[in-house]
Amino acid sequence: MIDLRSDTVTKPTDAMRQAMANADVGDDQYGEDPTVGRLEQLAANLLGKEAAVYVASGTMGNLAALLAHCGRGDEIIMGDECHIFWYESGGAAALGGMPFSLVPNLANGELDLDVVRQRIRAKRAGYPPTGVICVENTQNRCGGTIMPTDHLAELRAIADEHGIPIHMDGARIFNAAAGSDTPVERIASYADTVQFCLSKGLAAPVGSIVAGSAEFIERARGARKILGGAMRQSGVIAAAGVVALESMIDRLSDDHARARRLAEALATIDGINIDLDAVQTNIVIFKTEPAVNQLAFVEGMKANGVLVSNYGTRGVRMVTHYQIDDAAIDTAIAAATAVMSGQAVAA
Ligand code: TLP
Repeated sequence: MIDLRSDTVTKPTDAMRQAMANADVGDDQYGEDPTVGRLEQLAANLLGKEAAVYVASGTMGNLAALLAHCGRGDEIIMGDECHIFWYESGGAAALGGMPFSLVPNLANGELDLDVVRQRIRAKRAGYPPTGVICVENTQNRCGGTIMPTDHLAELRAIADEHGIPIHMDGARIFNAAAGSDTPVERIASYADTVQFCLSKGLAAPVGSIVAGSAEFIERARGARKILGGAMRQSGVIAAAGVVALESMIDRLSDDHARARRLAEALATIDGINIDLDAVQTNIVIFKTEPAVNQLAFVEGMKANGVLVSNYGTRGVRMVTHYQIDDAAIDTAIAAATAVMSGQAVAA
């Protein structure tokens, strides 16, 4: 099976398995795991932040960050297509008592900044205080789009005017950096805090990072503990994260080139509707309807040996990653051509 459902399906590399087997470990809750310490330091340095904390998942990282930014009743401004709203079980509302204030994501994934301005609450009895503004980069449901630095700068200016912090869900921030030829540190500089995933395109088996000021990261560690995410000899898994940061960032542009080739080929298939401008990194989202029912397309691809995701109102999603080579892209294109024309792939 060729698995284009997500870059989360990547398996650890041989170098990661070696590093995991040989990892120097200790009890991280005593601050004694040297490998976790090394990973956190490396991540903080890369992002240009004072400190970082290793967490079990992107979802936990975002939630720990939001719990550290806000108190109960504080409102969180976020895009209506963002992962925190769609796929994180409403954690910040469920566990943190934080209402969500939604702002439209434009077609290119940017936040509608006029609406952001309107959503920021005046200080007035009865209004929930605005606690934090979230921005997702790359924007998954909008096609893996990159937030331009001038958009981030404008958002920063709005936030500063009101003294509100910005949290970046940078699950794929290294894709944003590679896809725009921008240093990741610069992208991170527009946000107070950043969450990024080691277990997506970087291919580590487990884990995410939250980075920010030293004082903020101490609070995020407290939130991680509340969430049951403080670990012990976690150097065993953090070791793979170190390998990810040291050796897997540079190859992300290969995934982007393959996603581009895939998208351009899909665009030539009758009945497929795709916005090629939105294909900026390793995610390809497109519509098959009305020509072919979306679920039938997903099933048809599976029958032809290719797993893809049904992304509901957004369409079908394919994601390139470390385990997808040029031949896999050829197979996916042939399968999509066959499914769209109602035929089976030639043997
Ligand atoms: N995204 C997954 C699914 O949950 C949709 C995927 O396959 O893309 N932020 C963003 C922008 C994400 O895309 C994801 C994962 C997360 C956060 C959460 O990371 P995990 O799955 O580690 O909790």
